[in-house]
Amino acid sequence: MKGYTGDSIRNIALLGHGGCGKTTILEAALLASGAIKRLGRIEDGNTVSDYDKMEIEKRHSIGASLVPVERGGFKINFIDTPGFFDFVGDVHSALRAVEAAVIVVDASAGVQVGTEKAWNSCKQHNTPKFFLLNKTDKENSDVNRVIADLKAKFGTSVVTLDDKDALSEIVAETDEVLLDKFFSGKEFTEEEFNRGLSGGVASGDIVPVAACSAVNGDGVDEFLDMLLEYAPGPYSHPPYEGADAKGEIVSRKCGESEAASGFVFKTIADPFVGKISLIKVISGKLVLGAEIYNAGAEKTEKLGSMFYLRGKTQSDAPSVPAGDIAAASKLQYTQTGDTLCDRTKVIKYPPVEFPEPSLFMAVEPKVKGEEEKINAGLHKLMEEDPSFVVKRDTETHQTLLGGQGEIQINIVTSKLKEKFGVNVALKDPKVPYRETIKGSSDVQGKHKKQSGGAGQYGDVHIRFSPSQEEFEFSEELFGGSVPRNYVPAVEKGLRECMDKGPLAGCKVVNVKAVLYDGSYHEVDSNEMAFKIAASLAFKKGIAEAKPILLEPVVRLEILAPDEYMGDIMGDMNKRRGKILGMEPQAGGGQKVLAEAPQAEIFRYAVALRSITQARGSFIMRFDRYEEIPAHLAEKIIAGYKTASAAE
Ligand SMILES: Nc1nc2c(ncn2[C@@H]2O[C@H](COP(=O)(O)OP(=O)(O)OP(=O)(O)O)[C@@H](O)[C@H]2O)c(=O)[nH]1
Ligand SMILES: [Mg+2]
Repeated sequence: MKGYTGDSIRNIALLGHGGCGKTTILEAALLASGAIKRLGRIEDGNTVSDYDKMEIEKRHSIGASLVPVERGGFKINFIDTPGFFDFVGDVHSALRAVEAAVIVVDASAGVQVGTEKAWNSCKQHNTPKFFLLNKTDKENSDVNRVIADLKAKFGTSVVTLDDKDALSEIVAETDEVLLDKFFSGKEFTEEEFNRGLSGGVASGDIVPVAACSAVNGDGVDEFLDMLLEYAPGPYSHPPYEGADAKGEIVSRKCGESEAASGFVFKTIADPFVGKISLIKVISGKLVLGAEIYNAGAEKTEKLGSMFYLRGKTQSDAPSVPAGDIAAASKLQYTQTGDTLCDRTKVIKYPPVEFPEPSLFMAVEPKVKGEEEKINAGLHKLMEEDPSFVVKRDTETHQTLLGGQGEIQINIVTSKLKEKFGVNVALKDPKVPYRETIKGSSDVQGKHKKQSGGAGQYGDVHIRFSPSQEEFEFSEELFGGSVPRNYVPAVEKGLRECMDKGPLAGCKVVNVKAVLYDGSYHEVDSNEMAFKIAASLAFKKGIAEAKPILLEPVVRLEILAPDEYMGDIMGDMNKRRGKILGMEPQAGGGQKVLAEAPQAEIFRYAVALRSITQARGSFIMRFDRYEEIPAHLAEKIIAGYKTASAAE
């Protein structure tokens, strides 16, 4: 591939509902430009963009990939994104590297949820948009109906380029001179018309629609020409904001004359090359072999290996100018979201904002003892895909994997197996139940072993009662019934017991213990004996003080269109949940505030997706612990008893 300067480059993301044809459209574009001789097919696993082993196996895109198409002296850096909602993280990554997006719509399926989501993502990133209706070859495709639906859904800014009247009106509104001309009834010159149209696209006032068939090539040339004519180039992007070395907000125009800076929007773990960082060069240029500063890691990296990518194919990139997208491998300290820049003119662009994980699952090794390997593997994979998270639950001792859905989580575990050779099982996370007491008790704990050899003797009297604090300990001893030097052992014994309660082995909270009496033996008493005595007292004391089980309760904020409210509320009822309120949203739909026990809500991401046809979204936060209804508590306790008996 020859070198291009920023004014002959266009960076464009392809978004849209899963299966609408994005990856195949890029095949068609490559074929039209002569870069390939035959159209690759998803079914044959030979497309340029879906080159990853798992993409070939699953027959859909999983990660964003870069596919430059050369045409008429220009290079269009297309970024193909996965349509599956689980991989929306890569849509956000891609939108950080482009100046426009094409939302592809399957003309035989019409406007789908993925179409709406793509639109919303573009809005969030202020990205100018085009629509491309694909699969026009299919018998049941209906371009006119889909265009009408797009207009109805997204507004009058949606126009086809042959609709000169509608366009003239919109073009007129982009510029005062043009507006005057329009009202005086004069025709626009072609130059004026195109300038107005490009301006309208850049500002989001115009969203042009084109149509094509990726499989038979109809409309593909026209689509590419439309992009070259009207898509904003990298230089016309508004200045990029970032922080300088002192943390102050500064901005940088895209242009070659500025100091070098680039944004790492995506990392690919390549089985042969290792880590590949995809970089959008924002200012200056990146030069092969030169040093570059990682502003986040505060480390200097060497651009020892830099290249252009088309799918998985690499080609030389001795120097990459502002506005272009290239790849670098073997950057030691660099991860997705980092800025690489001139050390003397530091700028740090904000990281990619990934949506919060909505589904957590516990990962367990299938072979005992591989926990460390799992952790190391997960952290490596997270570098590639920071849209999932790994966390350790210290109460349940589980490693949790959080993502956008089951498919994403399954892909992560398949990669663990493939790249790191560890087999894991996915389970629902354990609920971190807790135990506490509602009443008080007064008990004795006595540990006595005085037959043969060195004896053991410890004896304590302890009062237990509820506390506001997690654990409170005090002593009211008199007359040396328990010598002072054994008191810390008693406290230690009790604290250790708090980790594993007598009801169901959960963490015990909100207990106050007062050591007020006891006895000892000159020879046989020691710290260990008093620790054991304390633990005996604890077991008895908790059992006699009306112990109860507590469960975590979470708060949810659910966003969904109005028509799903009934089902959302019905479903919440089944989950022992409560609706706390509803707030109508400015852009339509409602925000439902609810709370529910965590035990009932693990798979809410899956349920909400099915209730709302994936239109709903939610966030969830831990709120508090609450007593579990007695009949459920009994089940949990019984389950614990059988499990510990089995051990
Ligand atoms: N008839 C017809 N089928 C098409 C056309 N374009 C794509 N397809 C088929 O539609 C299916 C999905 O195509 P992809 O290119 O994988 O769609 P995608 O949008 O990349 O899908 P994701 O990566 O899952 O988001 C494949 O079976 C393609 O062969 C088209 O123009 N006409
Ligand atoms: Mg695809």
